[in-house]
Amino acid sequence: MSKRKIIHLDMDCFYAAVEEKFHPELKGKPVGIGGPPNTRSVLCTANYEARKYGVKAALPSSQAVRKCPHLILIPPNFPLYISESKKVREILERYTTKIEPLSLDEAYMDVTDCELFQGSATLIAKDIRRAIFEELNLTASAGIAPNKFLAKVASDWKKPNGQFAVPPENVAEFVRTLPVSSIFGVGKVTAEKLKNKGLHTCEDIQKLELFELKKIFGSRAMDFFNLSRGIDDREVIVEGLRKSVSVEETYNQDIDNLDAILAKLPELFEDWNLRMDRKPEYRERLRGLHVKFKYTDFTASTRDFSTTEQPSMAIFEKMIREQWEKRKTPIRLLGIGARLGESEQDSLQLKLLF
Ligand code: DCP
Ligand code: MG
Repeated sequence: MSKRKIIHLDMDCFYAAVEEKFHPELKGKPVGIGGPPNTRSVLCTANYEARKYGVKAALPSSQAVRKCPHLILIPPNFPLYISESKKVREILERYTTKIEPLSLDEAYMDVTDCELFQGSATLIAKDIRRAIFEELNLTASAGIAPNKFLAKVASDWKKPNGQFAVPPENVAEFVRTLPVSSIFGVGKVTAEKLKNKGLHTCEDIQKLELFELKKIFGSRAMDFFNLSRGIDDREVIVEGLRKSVSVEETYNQDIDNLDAILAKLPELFEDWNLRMDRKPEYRERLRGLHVKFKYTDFTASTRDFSTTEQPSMAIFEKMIREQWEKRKTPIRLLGIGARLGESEQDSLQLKLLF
């Protein structure tokens, strides 16, 4: 494997920072981005002043104002965040064309071939952050590492307005104490499952043989084998327009009844939600949902449902029940997913997010 130099850049409390930029009177005050507290709205994010009170993304607005009564709640202005995000992108393009945005406020960059600053990725990241601050009056944090996994973890290390580098020679030491929850795809359900097995850090995972990992992680065993050692060969890819976001799992044993199928849903739903959260545009472009069964004779059948509503697990549960009624025979694979529309602009009325 050739040595790569990857930067993961992540804007600090992005939506809130953009609001502060355009409304300087907010500076120094606790700010949350979200709908009013008398609705079921949850916060998109909060600035660092508000975080001191335990106010953070995904917290219902009603609870946020209880934790911090003088919180200033601002409804999200996505067109503004998109336009600021484009300006950040233009700055990044001065350094490399190998940019993979993950959301409006995050991107991977492969700067292996960038010759600025004698090729020092640390200095390149510093300069990117300087330019963003000077030109856009926004701060960003960065992680610098030989791969995407470590760069993303590292960008959180010195947040806000800082950066952290994991040079190749420090990788082994860096991953040793890293919690398993840092590995992508490990959500709350999986983390809990691992905790119950006494697996807390990447070092704990490293101690397992591949066959043991297979028992726990199934088809993802090799990923966990590598990631727990700080190995990640994924390239930075400039992605085309995605048509769907789906997850599916083939089970070691066929599942022959509806209850057992439904019992598989929470883990799948969590995994799918994590993928949907990789880019806010996925939720904006949501046009339909599907569930997929593959039967023991390897024939597959999907059920599709058109909607722009943000799905709860209950919708998938209903779809699974309907799908089961069709054949009532054992399945070997269960999948759930979303169909995405072509254009971002036509669904920017973000009623969907509330
Ligand atoms: N976001 C959201 N809902 C979430 C998490 C995030 O709508 N549950 C949006 C709002 C954030 C943006 O995505 O501003 C970026 O997400 P981050 O997790 O990077 O959070 P911030 O940039 O707000 O804060 P940080 O400084 O921790 O990066
Ligand atoms: Mg951020």
